[in-house]
Amino acid sequence: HIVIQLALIALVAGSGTTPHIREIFLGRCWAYQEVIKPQHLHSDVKNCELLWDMFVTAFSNKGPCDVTSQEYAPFMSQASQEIARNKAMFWSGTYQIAHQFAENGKRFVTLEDTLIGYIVNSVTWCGDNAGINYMYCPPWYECAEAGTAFWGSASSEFASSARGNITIVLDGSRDGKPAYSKDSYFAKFELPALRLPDVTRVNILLVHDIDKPRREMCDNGSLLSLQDDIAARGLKSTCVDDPDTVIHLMCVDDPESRECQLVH
Ligand code: AVW
Repeated sequence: HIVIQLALIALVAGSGTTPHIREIFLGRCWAYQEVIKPQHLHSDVKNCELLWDMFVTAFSNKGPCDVTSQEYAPFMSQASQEIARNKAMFWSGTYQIAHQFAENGKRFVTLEDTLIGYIVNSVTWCGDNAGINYMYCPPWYECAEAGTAFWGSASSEFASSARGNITIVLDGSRDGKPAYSKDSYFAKFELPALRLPDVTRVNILLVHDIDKPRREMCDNGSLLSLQDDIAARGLKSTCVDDPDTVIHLMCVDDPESRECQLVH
């Protein structure tokens, strides 16, 4: 009965550890270093087998919610890289446009362009008493600390590697959440981990969805508390509403919209 119940839960939720996770991890890890070789990231060559051992040791053979960020610390420090000056890009509520703009690390470097983010992007994993659970992993909000153990550490590690000016892309049309939310990864793990005086300025790009209401602008709402929090950390900031560069990119998919009509 328990087996059938678990199978049903897995079917409904559809979310055990991603099958072939070891092969995906190792394949991505070697491909990143030997084929992709992103230009704005630097480190010595990492042994992917060693990284896999450190990663799997952190979460396997224990309950899915029994993992803390400390257990991922050896993996994070072993996999960490240097990010070229002025290239680090953060995002909140803007996954798609930020990654389009970053262009796989060519224009900017997001967490998902670093070795750590690249290896496990869109992969699910969790442990159980027998090792790895391929049937069912609870959603992140059902585990208190374990829910953010990996991506929280990865975000802090990423932010602590940023140098020079950093860029954050936010959504001023976000429904149900402010553009800058105090419980975002950016607010909780990234802003506090920026290293001063190596980081000098935060450039905020506030993007509004085409054809959606402009709920917040650089000079109101949560953008003011972001600029306060940045100043309180001893950093300068700039904020631009709908920079042309980003709008032009969005207009590729929406050329007929009002925002995309060029004035000659
Ligand atoms: P987001 P964030 N545990 O777009 O600043 C696991 O709001 O938060 O931006 N997943 C979660 C949690 C949680 N506690 N909260 C939200 N999510 C999911 C790393 C949510 O469903 C990068 F470097 C959404 O798909 C960015 O600068 C995703 O996490 C920054 O942190 C992102 O939430 C993005 O995180």
